[in-house]
Amino acid sequence: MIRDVDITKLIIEKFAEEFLKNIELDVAIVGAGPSGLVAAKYLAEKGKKVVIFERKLSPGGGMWGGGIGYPYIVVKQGHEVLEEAGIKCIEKQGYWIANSIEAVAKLVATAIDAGAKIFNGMTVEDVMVRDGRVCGIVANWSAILQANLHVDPISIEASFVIDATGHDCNVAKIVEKKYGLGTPGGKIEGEKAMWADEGERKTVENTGEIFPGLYVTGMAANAVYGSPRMGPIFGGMLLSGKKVAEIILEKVR
Ligand code: 48F
Repeated sequence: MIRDVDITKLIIEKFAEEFLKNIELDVAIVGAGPSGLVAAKYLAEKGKKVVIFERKLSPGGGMWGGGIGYPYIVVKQGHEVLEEAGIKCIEKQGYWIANSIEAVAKLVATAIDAGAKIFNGMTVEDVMVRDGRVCGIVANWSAILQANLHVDPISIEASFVIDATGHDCNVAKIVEKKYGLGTPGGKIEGEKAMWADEGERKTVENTGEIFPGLYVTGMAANAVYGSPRMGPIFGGMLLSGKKVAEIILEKVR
């Protein structure tokens, strides 16, 4: 016989058990788009305790819809990151094409298989700062925020925090407002108009630490540094996620 309350108990117990195991982290990643997912995979497979906090129910960010809702993405650089995740890529005229649904599903699966956790439906609304260094995130249920309820959030410690929130660079915005950033102008420049070639190159170049303890990857990196957007080409996102993982791994060696 199925008892309804058994289901309730099993869900609550399992979530509480998993959540409590993950309130002191090596790396907290905000946003489960392609850059966050790739960063999580490379960090977790090196044994780091990594959690991605994703405000939506579904991880994948802006990758699901490919370009204008046609489920294909194009890659010029970084196709090996897709292939490592088992994503089929077809080469054409010096580009690689992959199905966006397969790409998201397999990037999510490889991050989880490497040992990363994803807590979905959670929005990061603030950070913790001690002695001038970001040392954790502050999160609440997205549903609570959407309902505009006055409910306080909770805190999670992390040695490193990665802003992988895409065009909005939401974590960088919080830190900019409260402290200023460690970037040359100390502020968010805002992303520039579409230019795939330059945008792809800059995404990787801009990846790195923008405030002690806070790193930026993916489209958020271009938004912070005033570099172009690039539309449905994703190699820069993949290589930026890999680069931020390598920078952090170098620091904790
Ligand atoms: O936007 P998103 O896919 O970021 P990305 O990894 O990739 C960008 C590309 O998808 C595309 C592009 C390619 O050329 O330009 O836009 O840089 O994923 C960002 C994720 O962060 C989540 C959001 O729901 C999305 O899934 N997110 C944003 N703000 C928060 C957040 C927040 N405050 N807390 C938790 N998750």
